[in-house]
Amino acid sequence: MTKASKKKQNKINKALVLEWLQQMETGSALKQELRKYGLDKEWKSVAIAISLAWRESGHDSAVTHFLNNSQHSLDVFKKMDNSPQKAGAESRKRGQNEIGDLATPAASPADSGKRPRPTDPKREARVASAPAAAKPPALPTARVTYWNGRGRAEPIRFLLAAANIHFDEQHLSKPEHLTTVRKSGKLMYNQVPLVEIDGMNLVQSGAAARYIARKGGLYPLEARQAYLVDAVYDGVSDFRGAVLSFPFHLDTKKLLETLQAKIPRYVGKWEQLLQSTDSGFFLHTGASMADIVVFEVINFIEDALNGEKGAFEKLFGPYPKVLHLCMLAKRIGQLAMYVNKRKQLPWQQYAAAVRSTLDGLRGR
Ligand SMILES: N[C@@H](CCC(=O)N[C@@H](CS)C(=O)NCC(=O)O)C(=O)O
Repeated sequence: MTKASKKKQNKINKALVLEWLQQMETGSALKQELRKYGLDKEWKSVAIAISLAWRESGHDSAVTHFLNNSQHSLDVFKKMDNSPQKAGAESRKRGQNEIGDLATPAASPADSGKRPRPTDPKREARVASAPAAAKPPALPTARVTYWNGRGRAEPIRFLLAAANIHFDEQHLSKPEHLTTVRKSGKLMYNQVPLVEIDGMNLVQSGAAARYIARKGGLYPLEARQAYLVDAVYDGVSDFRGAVLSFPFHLDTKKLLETLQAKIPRYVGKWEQLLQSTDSGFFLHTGASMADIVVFEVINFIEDALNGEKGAFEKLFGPYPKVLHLCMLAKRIGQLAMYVNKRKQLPWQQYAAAVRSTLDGLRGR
């Protein structure tokens, strides 16, 4: 992209943001969220607008995240100087996806304006044909393809719910299901989980989780914070191995032994990290995907130990901050609703579905 065209896009972006400001509903939960930060009027408007553009929705966790990085984002915003009305009219005439451009992580100094945003043709069409006073685009939808159980998909489902991204599921239970998905060419490594979102096919659960978290305002822009979130996420993945295999062996004694060995290293560290923030989350600035996946693994363990009276309390009682974090995380977005309403196969049936799918494919 040439310098001139990049500048032009910036102009269009700002115009759009300003148009949104005029339509913004100020009496909403967003306002409450902003008040917590004691932000003045300008901050409020700009933060809400850019946050909305960035996230493509009005969910307040996105705002929380955005505000955590708002100083830099505001600087970026201020650098875009133009006549809003004129540029807005111009952009509408040309039917461009202006929100998408602003929505790239342009607030990051390292890659400002350089990274192309993945495009969703449907969304582009929606934005392009939107009248001047259109509301921000509707929440995106996603589809998760996996077996009807936790496995490697559950952290992703938790994140989608926390990010208020509606999703449906395609459940595998026999070899033909996986073969069909593989033949569709959607699986980069022929493995699931698969998350279809924004016209993309996301695989590799960590990468998919980060993508969703970014959309949901649950992934920080700042490098140190991002590192911490990643380190917690990767720790959860390692720790999660202890319970991931549980549906396949259903040996509670074995699970308890593995947990006893692993808890001090992982949960002990999370407890310590949480002692150094007063937000209740891993980041002093608010919720992130790290909190969501910690909640997920603890919740998984709690369910796996369901039959063992007092076992969960004994294991996790010494980690009150982690338990408190779980309580806070459950309140994010639609997570509580998801957790309370999910209908997954009992462990044994889930394991049988996985086995019959994969065993049936061996040698094929
Ligand atoms: N690193 C990948 C691992 C995915 C993975 O191992 N998926 C398993 C199901 S849980 C799978 O598709 N296995 C079939 C195969 O590897 O052919 C991720 O996190 O998504």
